[in-house]
Amino acid sequence: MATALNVVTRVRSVRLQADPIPITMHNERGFSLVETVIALGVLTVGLLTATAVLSSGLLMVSTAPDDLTATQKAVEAVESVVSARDTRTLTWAQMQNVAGASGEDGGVFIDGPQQIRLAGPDGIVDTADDTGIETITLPGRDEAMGTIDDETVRLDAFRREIAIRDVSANLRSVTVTVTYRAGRAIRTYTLTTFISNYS
Ligand SMILES: [Ca+2]
Ligand SMILES: [Ca+2]
Repeated sequence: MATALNVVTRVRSVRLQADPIPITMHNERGFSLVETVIALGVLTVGLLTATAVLSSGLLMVSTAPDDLTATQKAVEAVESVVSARDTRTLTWAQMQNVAGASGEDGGVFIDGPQQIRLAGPDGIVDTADDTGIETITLPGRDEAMGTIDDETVRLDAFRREIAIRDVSANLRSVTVTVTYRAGRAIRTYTLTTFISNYS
């Protein structure tokens, strides 16, 4: 009798162990409030990161034309200096800053950051005879030039500095720095070249 009862108990306990209900109940208990809050937190951080990346990417895209303009205006200034040397428009003595390193270098290039102006009668930028602020034409929304939505922009937001310094008697460094505002940041593009007295 006692043995029979033991067997029955054992069988019932085996059945209980094999019963899948407790496991199923564990799986279906759902998310606790704490888990939900943590999951939302992780999701929020992820979204904020994605937004930050996206907006900085958009800033890059929107300032890309300015980057191009800065590069172009720096290159133009270097070409202007080199061309003045090649055509003998300026003497070697004139091919310096007005003040420069000594404070009285006696050249024609205005010291310090200047607004980007048209070259004027001498055809050389950043000299005393420069005229109006330069403008550039952008392609507008359709991204094609020569269509009705093209826009002309004055380069008011740009500054350019030409710094010419002696390296030796017949060699000078020409550093052109263009600065401009990109959103809240100020960006700088610098181009350095060397020019000799002999073309
Ligand atoms: Ca000029
Ligand atoms: Ca257009």
